[in-house]
Amino acid sequence: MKPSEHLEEIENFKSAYIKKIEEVSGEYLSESSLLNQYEALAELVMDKIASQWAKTRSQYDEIPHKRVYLFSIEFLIGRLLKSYVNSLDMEETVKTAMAELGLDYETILSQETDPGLGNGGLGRLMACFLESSATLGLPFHGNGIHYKHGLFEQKIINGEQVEVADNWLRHGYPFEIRKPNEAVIVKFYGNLHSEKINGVLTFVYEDYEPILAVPYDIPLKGYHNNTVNSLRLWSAEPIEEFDLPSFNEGQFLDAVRHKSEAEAITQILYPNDNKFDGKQLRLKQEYFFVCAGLKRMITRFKRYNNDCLDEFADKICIHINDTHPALCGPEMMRIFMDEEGLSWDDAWKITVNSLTFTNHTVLPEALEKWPVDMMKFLLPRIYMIIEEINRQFQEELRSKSGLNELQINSLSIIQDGQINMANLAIVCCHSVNGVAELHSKILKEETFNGYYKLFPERFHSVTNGVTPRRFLINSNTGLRDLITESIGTDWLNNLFDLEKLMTFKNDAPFFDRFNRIKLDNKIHLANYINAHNHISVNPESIFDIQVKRIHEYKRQLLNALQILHLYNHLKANPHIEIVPRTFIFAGKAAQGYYFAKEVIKLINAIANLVNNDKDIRDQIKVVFLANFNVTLGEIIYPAANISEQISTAGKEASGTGNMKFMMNGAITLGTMDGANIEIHEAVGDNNILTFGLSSDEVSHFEKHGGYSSVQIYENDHRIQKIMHQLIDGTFGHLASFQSVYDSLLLYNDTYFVLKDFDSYATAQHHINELFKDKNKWFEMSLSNVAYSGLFSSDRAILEYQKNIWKTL
Ligand code: GPK
Repeated sequence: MKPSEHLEEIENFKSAYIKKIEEVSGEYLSESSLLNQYEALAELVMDKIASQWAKTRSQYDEIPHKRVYLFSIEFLIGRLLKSYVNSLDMEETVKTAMAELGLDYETILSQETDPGLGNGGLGRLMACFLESSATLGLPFHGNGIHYKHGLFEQKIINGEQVEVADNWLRHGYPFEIRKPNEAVIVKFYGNLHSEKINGVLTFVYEDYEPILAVPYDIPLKGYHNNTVNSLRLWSAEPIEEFDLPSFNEGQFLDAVRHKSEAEAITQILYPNDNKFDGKQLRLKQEYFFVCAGLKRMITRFKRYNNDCLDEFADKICIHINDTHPALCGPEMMRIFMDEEGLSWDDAWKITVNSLTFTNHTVLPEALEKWPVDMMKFLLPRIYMIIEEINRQFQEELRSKSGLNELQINSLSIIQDGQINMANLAIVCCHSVNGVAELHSKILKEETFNGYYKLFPERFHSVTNGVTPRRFLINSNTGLRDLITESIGTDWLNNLFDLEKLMTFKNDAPFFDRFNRIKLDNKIHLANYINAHNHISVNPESIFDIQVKRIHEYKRQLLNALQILHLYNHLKANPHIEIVPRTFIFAGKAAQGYYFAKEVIKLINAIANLVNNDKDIRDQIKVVFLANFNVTLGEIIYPAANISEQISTAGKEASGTGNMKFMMNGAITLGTMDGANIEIHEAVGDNNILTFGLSSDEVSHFEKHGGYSSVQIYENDHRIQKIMHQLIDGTFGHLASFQSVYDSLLLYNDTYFVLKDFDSYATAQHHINELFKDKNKWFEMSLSNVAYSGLFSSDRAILEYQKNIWKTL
């Protein structure tokens, strides 16, 4: 764009904005509130996107490509305004226009709520996939739930987590469009009986409770292109606002009962991560968005394909994100047979050929198993179909596989009165994949080994990825600009291009700027910490960060205990000088997860002890930042020197935070787990710090009843000391961490915290030495940025296209 055109664009934008302010607030700009200023900007940007949105839809209809629908019970999309502006290539225009109008762009952006419609990695992965597919210009859409309340907001009060209800829709949400004319009905409960209708045996479903599913669409804009895809979120509503007859007869409570029961379905996101919580309401949620999403999609497909379903599986791929949408299998069968009149065999072919499934965890407590009675009661027809799928599957095994009855039973979808949803998903889908190499190997060799032997061709692996637009380009603008000035703009479309950065490893001016950018990002985070935690931290210190859900297997406890040990070491050796270190934590614990909440309490107790001890002379600081979410992540990742990825080997399916840190030049301190293994491979031995048991060693111990943590305790004075401190009043006479102590010593340390302690502490010590060598550290950090290309979700999407969805 010529400079004169740019000036004109800014002027046009300013006058459109002034007008928009008046429309949204009925006031002049000078009188308007910050919220109105944000709303006006959001609406203006939305207007620009809407026209591209309509165009994308019609282009997809003109040139039909195979479409992919991602079904997921979580989509953690983060704030959208900045990413829309940047994807429209309007950053400069909007920033300048706002400044010329006397407004602060960043402050306006901070008015946006961060929709917490997911718990963590699984939901964020879907958001990255949608962003990447829009950027690659591919016809992929999301299908999920319009929760009225997302994940709770976390406050830390007196060192403990307190949950506050999330209310992201409080001021309305400018980026969604409600589509009441596309609403569908979802049916629950009721009775089934069979009847001959026109000579055909048909199942009649009666006395069910109908619920209205109303879609809300959110546009997903590709970066610097014209593609706008959709995320469709379903909201549950009563069919009629009030049951008027009951209301008129004075039965007020009955009249509103239906309304609140209907709305309850999409009232709130279940706050568990990596944990199955078998509540009936959750099963309702699962069926609700599966049924609504499939119904709409099939109706639309028929409209554009002369009412014929023959080519359905050639044109549509339905991807189920973990087992929460696994009812897609039986629900497709139901629609195809009961509503479209297909035979079982025809319906089955289409179903299996269009469904694919990703597993995200091997933790047994996360695998979904629904009681048969609950399923039968809530979804009688679906249950009947699951039973028939299982019966036919077992028949086939009997006739073809040569397996004995015991083996056949172990593969059954229904076992001990429960429906195993992973088994259902594997049987109904033609592809099953894990999310990193090690995870996929464990799926094949252990978790789903029986199925792998039956259907080896169904099993795949795609290592996760994250979008570099959100996690580098838009959130670390200093580094973005340095990269573009150094290697040009190709990397924006192909992240592998970052490898060219290695030519700067001996370049002094580059070295200075690279370090300056990291320091600026650290100052930015230090200011945030000061404002929110009232702790002053040294931006020159090593920022050593662990942010993710609080979970035993992720071992925040190992990190905390090492800090306690370091504290003891400094107290005992007052002359010792270490490189100052700031340990930063953030993450939410599920409301009902007692142990994880104790860990938060312990971290805050350690912070209190360490930060206020004059003997430590500010050499270490400990910070727990409240309310970790996508927005906070965007401030944290660019400021990190060390990325803590310290799960018990074999337990973290992939991890994606590890990739976000790496892209921003942090060095991973990690176990050989999940995608840490691929990060290690990409950067080489010298540019990562690994420690701890391997997953083979962990599983060996597990098969032999664990290891003896008491023995480790008895031989290690450091461990004895920290273990005593947990219960001896070190943190005040009221704060005892008996349950933590017991889990490590009495219950034999299920997650190998004490077993890995020594090797972790050694690696931590090594960091202290490495950081002193500025050149070495720079090279390590640069290598992490340079070799992060593999971890773009663009690469992940291309692999799914080629190997799983067959859309290439
Ligand atoms: C896996 F099973 C689950 C879950 O309930 N929630 C969740 O976020 C995560 N995950 C894994 O724990 C991560 O290792 C992985 O990177 C992420 O899903 C995306 O695949």
